[in-house]
Amino acid sequence: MFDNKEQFKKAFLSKLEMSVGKSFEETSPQDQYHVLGNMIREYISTNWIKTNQVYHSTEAKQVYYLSIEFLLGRIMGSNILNLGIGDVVEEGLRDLGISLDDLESNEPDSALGNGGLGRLAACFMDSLASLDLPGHGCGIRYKHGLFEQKIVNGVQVEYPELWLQNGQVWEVRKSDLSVEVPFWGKVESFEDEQGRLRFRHRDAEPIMAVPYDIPVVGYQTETVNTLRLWNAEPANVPFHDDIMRYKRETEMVSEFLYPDDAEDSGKILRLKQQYFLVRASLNSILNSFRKKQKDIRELPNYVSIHINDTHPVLAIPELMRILLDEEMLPWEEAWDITVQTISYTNHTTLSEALEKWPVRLFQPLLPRIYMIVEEINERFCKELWERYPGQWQRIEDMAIIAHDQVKMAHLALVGTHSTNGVAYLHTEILKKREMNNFYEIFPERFNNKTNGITHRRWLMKSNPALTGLITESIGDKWKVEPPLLKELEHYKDDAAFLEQLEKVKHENKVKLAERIFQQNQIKVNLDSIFDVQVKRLHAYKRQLLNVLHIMYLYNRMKEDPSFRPHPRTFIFGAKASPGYYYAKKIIKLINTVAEKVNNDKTTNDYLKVVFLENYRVSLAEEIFPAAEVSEQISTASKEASGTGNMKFMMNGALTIGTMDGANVEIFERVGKDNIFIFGMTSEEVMNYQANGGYHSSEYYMLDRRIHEAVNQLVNGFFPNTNGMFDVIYDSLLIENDQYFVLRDFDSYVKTQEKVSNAYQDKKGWNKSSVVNIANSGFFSSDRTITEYANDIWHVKPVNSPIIKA
Ligand code: F58
Repeated sequence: MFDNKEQFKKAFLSKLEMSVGKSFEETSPQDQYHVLGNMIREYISTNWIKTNQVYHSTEAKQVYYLSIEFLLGRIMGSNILNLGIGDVVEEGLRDLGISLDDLESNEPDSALGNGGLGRLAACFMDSLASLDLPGHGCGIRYKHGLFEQKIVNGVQVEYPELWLQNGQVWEVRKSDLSVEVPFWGKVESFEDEQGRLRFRHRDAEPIMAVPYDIPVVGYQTETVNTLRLWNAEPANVPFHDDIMRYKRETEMVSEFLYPDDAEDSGKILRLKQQYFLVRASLNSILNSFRKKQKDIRELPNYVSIHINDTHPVLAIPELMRILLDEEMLPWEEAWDITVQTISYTNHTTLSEALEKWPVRLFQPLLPRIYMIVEEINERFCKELWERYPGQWQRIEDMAIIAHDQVKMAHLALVGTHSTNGVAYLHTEILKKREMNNFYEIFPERFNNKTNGITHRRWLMKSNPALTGLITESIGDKWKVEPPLLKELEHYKDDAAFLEQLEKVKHENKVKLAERIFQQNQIKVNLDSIFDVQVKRLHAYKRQLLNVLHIMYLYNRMKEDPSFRPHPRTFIFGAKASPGYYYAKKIIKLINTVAEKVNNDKTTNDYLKVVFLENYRVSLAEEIFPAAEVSEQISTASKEASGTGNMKFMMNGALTIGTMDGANVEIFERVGKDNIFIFGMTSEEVMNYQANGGYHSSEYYMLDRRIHEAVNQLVNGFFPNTNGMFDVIYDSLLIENDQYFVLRDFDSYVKTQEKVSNAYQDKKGWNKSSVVNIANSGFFSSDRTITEYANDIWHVKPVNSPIIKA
């Protein structure tokens, strides 16, 4: 039905009529989207079934990627691209007077993730399928994904997200594969007929995990992998007094992405989600493995289980439970198999972000799992004791259970054969600092896998104009081998090419400007530099540094009419966690500054500030292609990797950034002339943290620019904001500016001046832009996934069943 335009139109019209019972003229864009979506899913299904058949029958090892988040965004466009049916669909629809872009915009984002970690999981799914690797995603089908953000009077207001409201065309419910997940109850020991000590879980309250499968289509291949999302539903339990409570509590498990865990009730729910994901996924993994009729001791040769951060770390005690209680293996053997099967990625160096669960909540909720964790802990502490006799402090620091807390990262480090960081610097920090104790014992387990992004979504799909220009110049092999983008460097002195590149950027800026006008009613200058910071709002990411710089520019322009820098449009997009008070104040501050500078006629030809509400994957796809400056300004050592930085680079923006996360590797690839680096190094930051010596008040007292801007937060400079920004002021001066915003301010301002100067030489700028694009191939997630496959999982491509198109 997608072979040619005429066939497609015929099929589309007839399906439209059959499924919605309206004449073509009466159908809505929603109807049309659903029909097209269903057609594509049907089209995929032959290869999906075949891929699954191959996976069931093959001897090849398979990998299961367990993640509490998958931030997919819209699915249709990516499927159309990967299937190679874009031209037929677009032209066919055009004949019917429908724009494919408009139709796609009817799809809600699948926003089952918070930010980088969840988006990485989505990019990995795309790469696994595109590389013909037998990779399965396992996650949770949250009824409500990440909240929708509205900005009301400059303040973030959260609304529930409703991606399932109009039905989901991509998922398939498989109730026959449901799994029971037990909570609460108690563990009883008993002796079996052979006199062995056995355990059983009694009086548990079970809930059902029902899988919904989403096909993951590879690019130009017949491989269609599966993302299995589990939905929580009441099990078939006897009707009892509290059935309403039971139903409510059960459904809550897959109701919301990451509920606020400030209260115990939230914590229990979160831990429930984690075990729910793990229990259901491992059950289904082991079912598939058992069908192969291999000895259970062979599990690590056939199955690799990857845990994305510590959220699915209960996979370790759960696999132990299966091996001990169901397969009846001795502890040592079960432990060996578990460690060899599971691998772990760490995504943060922030110690406050490492998960810990109070024993008083963990033990009653998961009694058998807790017993196993206790045993793992005891055995590990015994080993430590033998290795470090008398070193109580060290053993206490490394224990899995200490001070009535279960430390999930310690469990992950001890119970897996591989721990990886997500950028070179991050991995080094884990090895040398944060996890140095563990590195000493298990040096061979630590490795780096620098993050990547799928160039299919983030370049080919979102920036067709640039994709076209690249392909005209170097052919299209780069689409399947992104490092070939390097060939673009031959064009860095080609005046005609640079002109074309500038034109592409300009067209993308025009489109973004339209979006800005439509959302914010702000008219932006198309010749201004589009300077963008889009990411989650967090103190360490230092959106505040960006804002203070804008305030300084404004102040200086007001003071000195001869100071008029190259016009800039500062664009922000960021969601703050609903309970993160400080982050919400920063959002209010950005909007307050925007209000002030955008309405000042004496300066607003030079300075505009735009906060785009509800930053999400589909909006990101409009922003990256239009960006010229990429703000990657975290406090060095704090950003594990960043992946937005890679998306900007691939779309030709130049980075202003600290030597943090993957910025370091971008710097190494593009060279110092094609990136703007500023600020303290991670060594300097960590030295301050270890030895003290930083006094933010000195910077406040000695630097007029800082003094003025910081005072403006509290002195009535912004009308009607009495007391509103005290918390920001205090963070800088009373709490001694933990993230060194004032310390890096001068360096940032000077480097921003370099950015402005560099932009004056448009040819030189465009040349740098080419160097960035040309070197971005390394950051394709195809490279990252190939490294995981070779070094950690030991999985190989499985040839697709039918001959490649
Ligand atoms: C991010 N972590 C890192 N965590 O901050 C970023 O540097 C890195 O590039 C990215 O992972 C991918 O490796 C991140 O996104 C979360 O969103 C947590 C999810 C669970 C709740 C707390 C936040």
